[in-house]
Amino acid sequence: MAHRIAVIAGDGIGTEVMPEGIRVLEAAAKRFNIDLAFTTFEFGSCDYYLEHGKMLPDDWFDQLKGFDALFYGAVGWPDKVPDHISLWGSLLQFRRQFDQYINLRPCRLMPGIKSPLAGRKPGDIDFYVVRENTEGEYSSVGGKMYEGTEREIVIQETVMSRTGVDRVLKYAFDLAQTRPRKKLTSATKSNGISITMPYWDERVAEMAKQYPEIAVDKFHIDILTANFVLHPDWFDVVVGSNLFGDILSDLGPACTGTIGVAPSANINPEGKFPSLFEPVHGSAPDIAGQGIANPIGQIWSGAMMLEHLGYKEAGDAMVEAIEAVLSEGDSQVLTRDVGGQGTTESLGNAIAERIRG
Ligand code: GGG
Repeated sequence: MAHRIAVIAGDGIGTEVMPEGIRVLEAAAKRFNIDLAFTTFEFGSCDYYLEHGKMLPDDWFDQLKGFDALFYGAVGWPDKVPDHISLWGSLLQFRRQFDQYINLRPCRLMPGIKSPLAGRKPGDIDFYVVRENTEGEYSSVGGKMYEGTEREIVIQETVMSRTGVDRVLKYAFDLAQTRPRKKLTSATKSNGISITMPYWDERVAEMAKQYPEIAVDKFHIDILTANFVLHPDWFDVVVGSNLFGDILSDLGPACTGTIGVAPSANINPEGKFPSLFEPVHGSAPDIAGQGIANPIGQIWSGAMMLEHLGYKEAGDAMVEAIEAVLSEGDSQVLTRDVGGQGTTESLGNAIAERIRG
């Protein structure tokens, strides 16, 4: 039976990298005999908002809930719609209503890409950021008072529930358990943020008791970001709140040379709802329309999707094809962010060709 994939390209370069993601997925599906059925949706973009006054139709949940996975591009075009409206109106709805409470973001220095950190080579940077994805600092709890006056006040609360914190920590510890180094780093800021972050630390300490074989450390987010740059080899599995995980999962890939290659999986581990796979990068309006965006983040997200659907071999083959094309270093094929003069399409084509063999 076909696996039903909902495709939402969104905005900006999301619409350019998405066809390459599908092209490579189709090549992998053919080689490994997997039946994928893609259905494209126009909603979830700022253009849809301009036409309909909302990012999603009222029945989006019912339209999408029966799919096996969502394949997503990028959201946001601040000249058209304020960023907080486009993000809360689309991507954050998917994550919350489909309870995709894990945001898994691999960070790996790929062969053929030069890290901006001196002397780093493939193998030196290879870790996962596990980001809490449904609560934390991304809450809509708060408000404004005395608006427009000198007494104006704005407040936004951080929300941490025991269930929400424990389930992401459990996922991260379980992941660390599968890794050779068996190491978990927790991102905190419990010296300055005096209620929620000490609570996070307490839950980490409690969870650690169930995983005696995992080496656990924690850093305040400020020095942790410095250590990402200075000592990226220290890290194996890094777990953080919604905001800290978001920041770390941009910084990590930047240390590997380009955020353009970074993938992510927004996972509902119970499988009650579809999970969503998207590149870490956003819609990049500054380079949109030029055909120069790196499609690897989208393609690698497709590989994570295949693995999630039970096709690890096919997912691995996609990642191997990415690595092979990067290693070859053909400047006519590679996009600018990785030192070439090629296009989104030339890079997607080369990876698909590799898979076809
Ligand atoms: N493909 C990811 C994307 O569109 N990101 C836009 C963005 O601002 N995301 C914020 C977030 O992931 O919380």
